[in-house]
Amino acid sequence: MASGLDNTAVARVLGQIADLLEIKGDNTFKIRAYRNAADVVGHAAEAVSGMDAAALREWSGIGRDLATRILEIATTGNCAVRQELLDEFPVTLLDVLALQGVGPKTVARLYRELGLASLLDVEAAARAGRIREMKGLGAKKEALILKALSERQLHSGRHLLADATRMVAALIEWLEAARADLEIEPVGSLRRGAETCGDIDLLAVGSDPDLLELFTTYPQMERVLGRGDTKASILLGGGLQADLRVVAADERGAALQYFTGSKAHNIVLRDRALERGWRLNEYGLLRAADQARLAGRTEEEIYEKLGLAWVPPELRENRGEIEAAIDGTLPRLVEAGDLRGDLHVHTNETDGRDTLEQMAGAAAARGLEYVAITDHSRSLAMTNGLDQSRALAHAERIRGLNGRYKGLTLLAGIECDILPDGRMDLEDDCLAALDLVIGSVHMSLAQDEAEMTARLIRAIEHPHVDIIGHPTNRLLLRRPGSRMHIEKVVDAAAANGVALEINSQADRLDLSDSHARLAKDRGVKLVISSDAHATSELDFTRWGLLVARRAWASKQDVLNTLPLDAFRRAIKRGR
Ligand code: DGT
Ligand code: CA
Ligand code: CA
Ligand code: ZN
Repeated sequence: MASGLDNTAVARVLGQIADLLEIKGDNTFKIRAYRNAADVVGHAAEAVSGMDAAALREWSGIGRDLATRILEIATTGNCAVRQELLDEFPVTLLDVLALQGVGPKTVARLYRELGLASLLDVEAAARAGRIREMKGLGAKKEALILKALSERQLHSGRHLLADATRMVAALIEWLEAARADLEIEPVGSLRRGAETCGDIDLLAVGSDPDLLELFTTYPQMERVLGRGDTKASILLGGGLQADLRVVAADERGAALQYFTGSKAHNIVLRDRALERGWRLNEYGLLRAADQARLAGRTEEEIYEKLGLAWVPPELRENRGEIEAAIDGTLPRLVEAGDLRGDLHVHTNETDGRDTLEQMAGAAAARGLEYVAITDHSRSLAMTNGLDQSRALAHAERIRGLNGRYKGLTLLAGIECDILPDGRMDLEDDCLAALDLVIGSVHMSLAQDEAEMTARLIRAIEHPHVDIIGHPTNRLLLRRPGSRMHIEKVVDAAAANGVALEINSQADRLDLSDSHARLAKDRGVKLVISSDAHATSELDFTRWGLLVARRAWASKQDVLNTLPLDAFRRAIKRGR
């Protein structure tokens, strides 16, 4: 297969062009055209790299010039317009732009007026109090910039699992196109399904010296970091490093086990080996006395020799999985094929991109048995949220579609805002008339712990709230969750039969794995929801599924694994 850039990568370049044009102070229509193109490409179901200019021009807002640029980007990763902008401005301005709360206008002023071109420049100037002296920025903006800088420090170097997965998939596809019989797989945090990755670890079997060479010529990388006889490292876009290790076939299991980690899990295994007079490392399980090989070809035989059941990678965090593997009490984890419904889906009636019919069609095409359409409520004015009468009319349209999509039942739901005092954004009789109500917090996120806890508990106690959506409102690598007493919230959910959502948006994954495990342990049911705002986003549940697995969840812990009738009986309003 041709290995053009995928849509997300193309969209990122288009967005970058828009950012640079904005820093430059270029024509607003042009800027908007690039932003729109980034949005359209980023959400398209079809890969632009396989399309031609004529097909691209069918999309809204894509004219001849843009179509040409998009194709240029998809094939080369760059285009003339971007290159000219990068020749004009230092590329490090984009790092400044990526700071939370710092827009292109500010970046342009910092650059033009103070000559600040990088994060280091900006930090030095902010510390010296030079930014507060700028007209229109002031001390408040300066403090905000310093805060954004320190939060960046906190997260620097980590990447969302979805981004890392996308980049690694493109890389593997490219390698496999050149080596038909290549055996290669991700290990490290990526294989464990961790919410963020520090770097990508890849493991290949064989002794092909050319493979490492090939790896270091990957066209979509920034540069080579190093190459030895068994390992090479490259820097992919966005500062993400990828390490490839090549191992012999009879050591594959040992290497797989070792490099999957986590380090904490490995240390316990290694100690267990030591207690038996053995050594465990990336080459195998060996008898210390005479170096005889006891295991190493497969992971299973290593765990077996050590007296353990094979541990699914998602559980390898030394959070009790070793004890469970000894006792034979590891859970049977929920699987992708267990999911029968999606319970959090938006349409263009509020802030979704696609129509109700398109979302329903896409859900049916994925073989879902039921999908709850849950658009926003009125308080979220920027999403064109629904008031009572629109919510009821929308519900009627949703139910009116039932029978049209084979095998799929549409549920008329809503994602109703939880107001700052814990009341719901819509009247009780409206919520009662729907099939499913998600209560979500979107505003006043900075409340103190007591207020936020009381707010959520009040929503949980509401008679018509079935699910709490993205309960903590964290954004990975951007902001921590709201302060709350999570155990009290979980206990209230258990007491009221309210399910807690694992929101599958890649930057939310909210609940987190540890919070979801806490909920499960206290008898709360989970739901794994896409929160899709476009048809392609229905696939996001793969990320939420990993969180559920890392939370030790089995099928019976997750409500949307139930057949529709049982699901209806299991939610609060069904009982
Ligand atoms: P990351 O990259 O920060 O998301 O997390 P990992 O888990 O991918 O960590 P990484 O890339 O540093 O190392 C990959 C695996 O290699 C790690 O999960 C376990 C193994 N490993 C690395 N260093 C050590 C070590 O010092 N001792 C042991 N036992 N294992 C190690
Ligand atoms: Ca890693
Ligand atoms: Ca690594
Ligand atoms: Zn929401």
